[in-house]
Amino acid sequence: MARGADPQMTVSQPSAVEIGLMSGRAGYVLRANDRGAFTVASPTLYPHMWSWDAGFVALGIATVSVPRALDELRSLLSGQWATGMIPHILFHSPSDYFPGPDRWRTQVAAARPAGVLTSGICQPPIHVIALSRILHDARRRGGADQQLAEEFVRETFDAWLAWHSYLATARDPYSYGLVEIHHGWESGMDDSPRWDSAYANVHPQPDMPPFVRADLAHVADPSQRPSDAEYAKYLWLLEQKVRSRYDDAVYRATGDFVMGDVLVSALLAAASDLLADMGEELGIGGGAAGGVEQSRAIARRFRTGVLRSVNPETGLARDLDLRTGQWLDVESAAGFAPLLCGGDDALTRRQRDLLLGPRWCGHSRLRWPVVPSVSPASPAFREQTYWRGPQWPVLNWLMAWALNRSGEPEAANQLRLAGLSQLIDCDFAEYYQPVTGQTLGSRDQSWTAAIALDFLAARRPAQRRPVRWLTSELPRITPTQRATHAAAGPAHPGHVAGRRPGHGPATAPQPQVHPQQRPH
Ligand code: 9WN
Repeated sequence: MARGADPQMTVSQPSAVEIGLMSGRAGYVLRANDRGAFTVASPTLYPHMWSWDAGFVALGIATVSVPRALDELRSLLSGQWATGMIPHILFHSPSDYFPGPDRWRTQVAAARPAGVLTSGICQPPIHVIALSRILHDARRRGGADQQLAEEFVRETFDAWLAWHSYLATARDPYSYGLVEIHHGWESGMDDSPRWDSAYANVHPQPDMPPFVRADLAHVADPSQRPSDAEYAKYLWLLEQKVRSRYDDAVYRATGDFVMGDVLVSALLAAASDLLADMGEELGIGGGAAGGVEQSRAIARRFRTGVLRSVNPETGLARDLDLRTGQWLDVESAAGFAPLLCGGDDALTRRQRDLLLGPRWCGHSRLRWPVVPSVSPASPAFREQTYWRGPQWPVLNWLMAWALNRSGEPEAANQLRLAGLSQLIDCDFAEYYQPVTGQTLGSRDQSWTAAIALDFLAARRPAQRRPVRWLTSELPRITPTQRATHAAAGPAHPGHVAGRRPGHGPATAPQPQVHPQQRPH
């Protein structure tokens, strides 16, 4: 238990029945979203392959099938640009998703890939973190899985290095140690209050082509998504990228949004270290000018950049407005970037306590002690709006992963168990209302199902176990079933041991009924 953390936050282990139900349904969701060599981010709202989603999806699939997980990453790499950039969306087939390829018009860019249509911006570099976890699992299994995974690392090492080098050069030309992003979408946290001040300076012009949003048709309530005014700004930045012909230097000089993203930078540092580790272990990229040394140098530069961004008063890392030189003090989960890349043990301990303490996961209003996207104590906190407060399982996974890596397995396990408790109704929603626990956004979101599989496989940090696919759909968990399971055994993730009054209900969450939920 971390110092300063609420000891009553302990959440119990899922029962065997719950593990079976959850892993079965998570596997079913990923199977249903599988389109052959790639997985759609969600069946309705996001019917394409998204970059950072694919990383999480791959590590979830790896708990079941290492070859299929590697195919996911291979498929993503088929969209890599000649610059090294991995685009944020690969459009493998037509759909009603907006903005689609017609809006991105990447044909203006010489660096675009042949054979697949893509968007023209990128997302956080989570992929090598996923790959190193897949390799770790494959080695524990040994045999063909290990051989395949090691071959895959050899085959793709240069492609990952090119991706990281692109971020380290084209997106950090002045060596600040912070990756520059050109759109809120590149942060993965689209409408986070991190970007409010930047978007205040984004003014869509009348010559922007008109548009009709498609996303609102797929959610129960528009207030869960960014507003129309925000959307117009997103499309204006897209337009500016097209007009700059996707040339980063031209965009930097002409575009409205140029921000140093501390979370992307921390992920780049962590991923670069892991790539170097894999290179060393497999004897790839050796020598002074080799890929291993290049990766280490990228890791060092961006770790330094992240640590330099920390506000000594709050203990949180900050994004940097590269146009004004201003640090942005916003209490978003990105402030915990140093946990991801390490480098300062005292800061790691401080951030661990802060994260598990009453301003964050231990906040008295939270239904589950899971990482919220914005601190509930912040004036910017909104309960149900997208990245302005709701809990995103992938963020919780990232922080649990980071704590484990920093030698904090107990703290990591708390986040893991709380995360599993949150997912117990098996809706695998895109994000969760942090106060009521209600599911928000898309259902059957691939990366949420993947996180469930990974968390289940990591029942004890050193003893990951394989889980099995389910070949047909499971019945949805009903209140009666839940009551029976709860009565059958004391270990129940819906039960938060010793919850204090006012910290949300102590009983298991009831399944929600959503008007748009597809019948099972
Ligand atoms: C725009 C797919 C993606 C995630 C992002 C999330 C959301 C898209 C959107 O969905 O963004 O890229 O249309 O809102 O913010 O993190 O990768 O799941």
